[in-house]
Amino acid sequence: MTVYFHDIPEIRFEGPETASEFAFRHYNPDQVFMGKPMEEHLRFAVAWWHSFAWPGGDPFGGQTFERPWFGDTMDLAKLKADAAFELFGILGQPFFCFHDADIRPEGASFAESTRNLEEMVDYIGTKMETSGTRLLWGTANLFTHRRFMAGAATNPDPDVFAYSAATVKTCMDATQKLGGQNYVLWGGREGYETLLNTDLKKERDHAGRFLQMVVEYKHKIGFEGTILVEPKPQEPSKHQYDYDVGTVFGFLKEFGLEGEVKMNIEQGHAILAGHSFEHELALAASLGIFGSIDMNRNDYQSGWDTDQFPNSVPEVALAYYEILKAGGFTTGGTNFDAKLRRQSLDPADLVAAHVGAMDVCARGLKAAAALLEDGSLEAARAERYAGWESSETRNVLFEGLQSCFDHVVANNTNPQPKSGRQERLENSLNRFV
Ligand code: XUL
Ligand code: CO
Repeated sequence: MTVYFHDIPEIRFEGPETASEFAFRHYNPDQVFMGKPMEEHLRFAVAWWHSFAWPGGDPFGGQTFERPWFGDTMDLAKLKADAAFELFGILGQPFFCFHDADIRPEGASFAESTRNLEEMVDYIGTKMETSGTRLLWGTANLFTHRRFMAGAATNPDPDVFAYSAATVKTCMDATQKLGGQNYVLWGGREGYETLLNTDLKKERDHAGRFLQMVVEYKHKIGFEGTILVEPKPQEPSKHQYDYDVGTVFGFLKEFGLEGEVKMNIEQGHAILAGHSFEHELALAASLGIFGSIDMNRNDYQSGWDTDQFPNSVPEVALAYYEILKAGGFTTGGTNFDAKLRRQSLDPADLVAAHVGAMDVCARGLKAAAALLEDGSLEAARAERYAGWESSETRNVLFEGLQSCFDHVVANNTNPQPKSGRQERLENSLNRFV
């Protein structure tokens, strides 16, 4: 019996021809290709914060949504959880994700906040048992409350560092208790507004030690999931220490964490950093730190982190192409870190947004798989680098500048430019999307 979404049916796969708004046209969880069912390729998760906690504000206007569970009591937090599991039952997606602040009311003290969290974890745990929905990842909200306005791990006040570390401990405990497959750290306010008041070196050192402490605690409690960092270049802080995948990799190396921590890569954050989503995915895969994705879509004009639901099959296809090439998800998945537009007031909007996004991802995944199986892109790439296949060539060229000089002179080398064939490769791609 559903209450909040009362007249919306469970969503089933009906195929591309269906006219129904509440059916999947492309997401067919059981359809097997490339060795596993579509559900296991995509590993969809619903984000608690955008779908249930976000009030519909923007910088110029406040709340537009009127959800019956809005408010700061435990009863309302449970009502919110009931509605969340109603949506999970309708969508049938295998996972969800949450921050502590999404699922529990803030208490008057740290101890009360922790008690609230623990009670909600038990409540949600019981619901997970009956519904079968699993936890992709948990995380701590170390950015909304005013105590975090100057950062969490990077706050100049050691009391805030301690409060943040204690909060992460409770959230890792909660994630482990609920069988979470990953634990995420997005450094919301780990950055700064002005160098006039900032000791950049100290702040980065503190952030590095904080992350080491997270990894140490993971081993101490035997948490088997993956620790993921989610890069973002700015917004909220002007200068974020976790700007993009390349920056975070350097940070992990500096603090000896590159074998311990992987990346949760978000489409909108990649765009804000001036990259494409697929660039960030390919880079992480090449560095051996690809973990999971936050799937959404940034508006290309506004320059904000608009967190829209994905709607472009060609873009999504390129992302899944990189993910499939990287061997697919292990503990990671596709978390819809996406929110409705603030005028989309109805429960049906929330369901339809996810249904459409799941279909877009399914189409993108299928296109990516077909492109990979077709092999033309990979063959063209291999051909472009074929000159490096010979170990003899590599040995001579990597020996040193003198060896390269001798090689060029001895062979009278005169390199001839070759076409990069971009348009032809784009045409190959367009056969599949
Ligand atoms: C913010 C963002 C967060 C993280 C989790 O831009 O993406 O929701 O995914 O804290
Ligand atoms: Co995110």
